[in-house]
Amino acid sequence: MRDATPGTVFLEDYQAPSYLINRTELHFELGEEDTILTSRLYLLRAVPDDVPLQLHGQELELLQLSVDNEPLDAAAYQVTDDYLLIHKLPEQCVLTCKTRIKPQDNSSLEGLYKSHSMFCTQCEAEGFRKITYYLDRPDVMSVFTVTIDADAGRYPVLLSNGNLLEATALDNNRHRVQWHDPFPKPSYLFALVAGDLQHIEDSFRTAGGRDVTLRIYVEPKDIGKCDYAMDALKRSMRWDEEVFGREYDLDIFNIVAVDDFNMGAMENKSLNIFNSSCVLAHPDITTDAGYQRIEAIVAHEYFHNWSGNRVTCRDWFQLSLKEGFTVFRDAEFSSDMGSRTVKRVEDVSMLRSAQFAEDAGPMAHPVRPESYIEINNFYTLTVYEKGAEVVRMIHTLLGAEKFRAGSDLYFSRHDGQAVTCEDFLLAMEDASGMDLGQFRRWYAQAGTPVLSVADSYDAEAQTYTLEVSQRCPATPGQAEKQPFVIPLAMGLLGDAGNLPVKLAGEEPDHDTDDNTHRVLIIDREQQQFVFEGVQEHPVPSLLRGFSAPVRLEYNYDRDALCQLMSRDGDGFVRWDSGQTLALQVISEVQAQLSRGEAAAVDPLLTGAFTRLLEDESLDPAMVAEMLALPGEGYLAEQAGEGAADVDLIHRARQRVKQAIGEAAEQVLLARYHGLASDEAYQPVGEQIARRALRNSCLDYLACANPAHLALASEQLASAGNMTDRLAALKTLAFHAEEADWTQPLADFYQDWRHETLVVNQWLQLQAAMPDAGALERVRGLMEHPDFDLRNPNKVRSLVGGFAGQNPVNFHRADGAGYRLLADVIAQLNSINPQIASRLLAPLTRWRFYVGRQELMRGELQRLAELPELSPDVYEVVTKSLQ
Ligand code: 0A1
Ligand code: ZN
Repeated sequence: MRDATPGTVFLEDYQAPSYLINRTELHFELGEEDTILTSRLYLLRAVPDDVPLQLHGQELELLQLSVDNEPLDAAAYQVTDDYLLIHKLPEQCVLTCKTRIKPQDNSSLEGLYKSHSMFCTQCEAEGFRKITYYLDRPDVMSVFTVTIDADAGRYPVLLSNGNLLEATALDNNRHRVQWHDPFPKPSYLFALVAGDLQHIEDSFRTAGGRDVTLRIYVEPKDIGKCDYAMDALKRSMRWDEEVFGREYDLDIFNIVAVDDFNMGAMENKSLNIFNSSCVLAHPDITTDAGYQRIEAIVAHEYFHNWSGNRVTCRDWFQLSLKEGFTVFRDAEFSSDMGSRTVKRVEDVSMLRSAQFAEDAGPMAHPVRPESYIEINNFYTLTVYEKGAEVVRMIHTLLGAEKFRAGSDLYFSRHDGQAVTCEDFLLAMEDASGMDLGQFRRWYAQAGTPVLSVADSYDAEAQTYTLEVSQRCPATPGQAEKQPFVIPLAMGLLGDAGNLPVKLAGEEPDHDTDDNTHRVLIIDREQQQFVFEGVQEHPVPSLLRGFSAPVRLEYNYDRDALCQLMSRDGDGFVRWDSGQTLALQVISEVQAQLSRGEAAAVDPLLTGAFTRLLEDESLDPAMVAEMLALPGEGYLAEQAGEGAADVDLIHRARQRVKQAIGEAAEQVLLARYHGLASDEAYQPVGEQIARRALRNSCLDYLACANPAHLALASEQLASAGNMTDRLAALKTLAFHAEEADWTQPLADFYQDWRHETLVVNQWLQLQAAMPDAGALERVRGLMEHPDFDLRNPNKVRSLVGGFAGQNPVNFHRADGAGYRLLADVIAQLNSINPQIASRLLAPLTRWRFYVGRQELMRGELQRLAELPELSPDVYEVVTKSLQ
């Protein structure tokens, strides 16, 4: 931990490296007390002047240093907390450096550390500097050869990137392996794993005829949980060939699962390391959502082999270059594997509830940030998810074919290079002939634009006019914004379906087979679009497919929303109209409750939801999505700064749920029973859809009448899979006043205590329960033998679950929820700064909550005053208090 105030890094200060490292040879001697690493760096000065070499390094003990095999004089170098500075190096030389590290004591899970008895690494973004002195920046790419010595009994499996060169036995029951990766790579893609692991093996023949050995390594307890990820990997490999023309480039591809991991997974070249929660699956322990997540993350990491590894980032400001593009790629893959509309709805709900909040908060930053204190704080929804939306808009503007040409050009032009978002845009422009000049503002301007639409209809002239304007709220450091380029996909709905859309003065477009859909380009503050030949007053269907990451303002009346919901040609708009209708009704109920009146839930909403349930021709997955009311976090965010009343939001939303349950009770019962099945469990679309709708029916039934909780108890007893079991348990636990939930929760723990991933779900469920005892229960569970502050998955489940998914208890009026979170963050600040900083997110939203602002700020202030704040926590806390 550094005690000086952490400094800020600026994009505009970027300078190319003064030295290159053509080859990197690493020799690890892994031990129980410490690890000795000898590195040989083949250096080449890249600038004419004799500048000193400044290598990054943190928490390293330097044992020996020599240049071209001559030990260096102490006067020739300096060591600081963050650097090793070496003066007067020849233009070309080999630097040998011997260091000692203590992976056993590394609780930050960055660099080389131990997870159970296994050694593993996490180097992105700047973890390699905790392994050895190096130019730990993504634009320094080197060919790595790695030698690992370790005890043969404890660590029979020794892995690194690339191909295995040799394996030999050494004295004292030790052994040695050597790996060589022919592809030059930055240090953040280096990986090493050593442990007593088992693996499953499969193979894949690439389109070009290369046979690739695929392996998934796990601790022996998990060997039965690898098959699904292996299948997902093969599907990803095939899809990337077919859709993006990308083939795998080595003879081996390994995945390793570890229980202690800060993020979801990491795309190290040919040696992906996964958080076990994102790769291990078995029907007994994994929910449908879990399976879908695993498939998406396996694909995401695999796709990085091209979008990230073969072509990487010049500096960390360009992070979205690899992350935004790869999230777009994995979303397209998931859409092709399942339902495109359902995938889109899931992604948009997440974006709107979480990324929009980030954009409206103190940490708001552009997709390509301009400065940071700690880069780990910028692995954000903005860089990942909004970044993917920006790539999606390019896809919309160019069309699928030209987008693919742009992608091909980008990969061929920059293969083996470390490049910028600008290079990506240039390739897209060069391949398509499209000018993306103004579009670039999406990379530079933070905040969520607001698109405001008004309309008028002239019956006589049969014209329909849309007046569209855009604005974007100020964000930290950016008071004024220039207009964005916003693709607005739209249609018009008439009595008998979607109408043709033809702009006045425009020739009909014979190239398109669908004349009821088009994309308007909004690129000024204010624009008008006149449609002609419109024979009736239409309802506008706007932002189809969520064609841009904006907030849409249009004054829909409820009848229009019901029409769109039931009849529009765009699945996303059908869902979104239901959400808007629900939002309006929940707000109305909030107003009634705050005036002390009885709630009167608009029958238009209950009727529309009932009809959805009655229509068995609809996709059950889509019906389940449409029945899901906007979440409490999203409702708070929609209320605006200083206006969110958590308790009122919770009561109003529950009241609306109850009204829907009561109105639709009969059809809910019929569908609940009708959707039951005794088929063997499989994580396939049709079954997942059925379970999703059935469990949503159960949820509504329990809200309508506590007598239906008996159904949940029966389901819990008879469920043959984790999706149905957890849904039933949640239904009981979320009705704590009416249901017996303590015994079922205790029984569940007894049944599953041997499965860590299930225990984590059990912790999370209890953290999210809205009953009044939640906070004390969470404090109690922090003392449970299965809780461990050093394990990020446990912390995320219990503490993250409480702060992020239990609004009424986290925002308790006495401030005890905030105190609990800040207490944990204070402890984690020294144990694992990355996790500490991520947990801060709910406190950064303090401006939104009426009556809570001082309490929330108070906890941030308390954290700000702690001695030895990590840069991670320091940055979020200080920016939140500004
Ligand atoms: N590149 C990985 C995510 C990742 C980022 C940082 C990490 O440690 C600080 C770990 C993983 C991905 O996008 O999957
Ligand atoms: Zn990624």
